[in-house]
Parts: sequence; C-alpha cells; structure tokens
Amino acid sequence: MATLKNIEFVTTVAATCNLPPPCGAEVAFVGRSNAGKSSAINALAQRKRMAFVSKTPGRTQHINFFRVGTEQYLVDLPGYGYAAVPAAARAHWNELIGSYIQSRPSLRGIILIMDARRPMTVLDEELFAWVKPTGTPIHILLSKADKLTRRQADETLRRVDHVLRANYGNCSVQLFSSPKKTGIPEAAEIIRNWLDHDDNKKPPVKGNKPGAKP
Ligand SMILES: Nc1nc2c(ncn2[C@@H]2O[C@H](COP(=O)(O)OP(=O)(O)OP(=O)(O)O)[C@@H](O)[C@H]2O)c(=O)[nH]1
Ligand SMILES: [Mg+2]
Repeated sequence: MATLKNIEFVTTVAATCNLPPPCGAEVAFVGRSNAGKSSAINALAQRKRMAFVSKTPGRTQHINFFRVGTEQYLVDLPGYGYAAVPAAARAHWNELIGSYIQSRPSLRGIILIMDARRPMTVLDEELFAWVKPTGTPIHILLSKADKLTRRQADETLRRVDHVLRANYGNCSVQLFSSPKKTGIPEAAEIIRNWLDHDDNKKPPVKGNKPGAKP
C-alpha cells in the first residue's frame, strides 16, 4: 500500500519570487478556504499537527512545502474564496496561487479539495479553467464526507464524477474524511504515482482558454 509517511516541513513562502527552485516533483493541495486542505495533508501524513488547521477560514496564508521523499514535496496552498479577507490580500493570494499553478515546472498533479456538502462551486470551476491548459492532472477529494449520510455521499460522488466525465479529462474524484481517515489509501496511491512517475501529464486540451482567477 502506498504511504506518505516521514513527511517533514521544509519552508513557507509568501511571494512567488521566493519559491524554492523547481527541482524534483510536487503535488499541490488547492481548494476553497476551509475546505480541509491542511487537514488532508495531516491525515495523509498520519500526523496530527504538521500543516496548520483552523476553524477560521483563511488560515493558510502562505505556500507551505513538505518533503515526502528525496526531492518530492506536498505543497499546501492558501484557500480561495474567503470573502472576509481584505481585497488586497485576496488579490495577493490569487496571484500567488495562480502563478504557482500555471507555471511551476515541477508540479506533477493537483489535489483539489472540495467540501462534499458544496462541491463544484463557481470558483472550483474557474480553477479547472486555470489548470486545463497546463495538462496537469487533478484528483478531487470530496472532504468532510463524514458530515453526509452514506447515501448522500455516494450520490455526490456520482454527480461530480458525471460532471468530470462530461467536461474534464485527466481528472478523478473520491470521497474523503480526515477525522474518520476515509479514503487515505486511494489518495496516497495517486499522489505516490504522480511523485514517482513523470508520465502523467497529457498534452493540453486544444481550444481552452484560462478563465478568470478564483
Ligand atoms: N468533519 C470534518 N471536518 C474537517 C475535515 N477536514 C477538515 N475539517 C475541519 O474543517 C476546518 C478547516 O480545515 P483546514 O484543514 O484548516 O482547511 P483548509 O482548507 O486548510 O483552510 P484554509 O487554510 O483556511 O484555506 C477545521 O475545523 C477542520 O477540523 C473532514 O474531513 N471532516
Ligand atoms: Mg490550510
């Protein structure tokens, strides 16, 4: 079974110009503020408090790098869509996230976290538009699945899978819960695959234009 143990914090970055050199392989965790990105990293790492988790949205304000192997990294990004931060800070985060996602050569795959109770928001769709031209694969974790009944969770999974099949190639989805540890082996397998192999990127989809920034 694939694991992501022995993770260690490496560095935190507040501006694109300070990003570490793009050597090796990276998998980024993106999604709406408070969706559960940092919690998912902790759950996958089987650590309690490595990435900073908070009930207050907008807690991850910088890009945080965690090493999972020789020149292999998980990257925790600030969330998008949190209305309560000042417009200037929001614009800065969008710039940071956008330029990282669209131009990072070492980025092998994106884990997109969506609250299973509110999947595929407009901002999530805008993120797809950013990513699609790059050919970077996306795997969606429908987080907080523990807050839904089994039936609701399965229905949500089916619905999101249907949208992906119709609109987005190179994209997959699963249910996830950090406190219940649901979905960890599946997600770890995908991340390991991305980190260990460099053949996951498909050619960019023709005719696609980047959308507005989330
Ligand atoms: N029930 C439940 N709560 C979760 C889950 N994942 C995260 N949470 C809770 O949701 C809140 C936000 O979690 P974070 O991991 O900090 O979310 P984030 O996406 O990193 O948030 P920002 O850094 O602010 O963008 C915290 O109170 C977590 O305990 C989950 O799978 N189930
Ligand atoms: Mg966070």
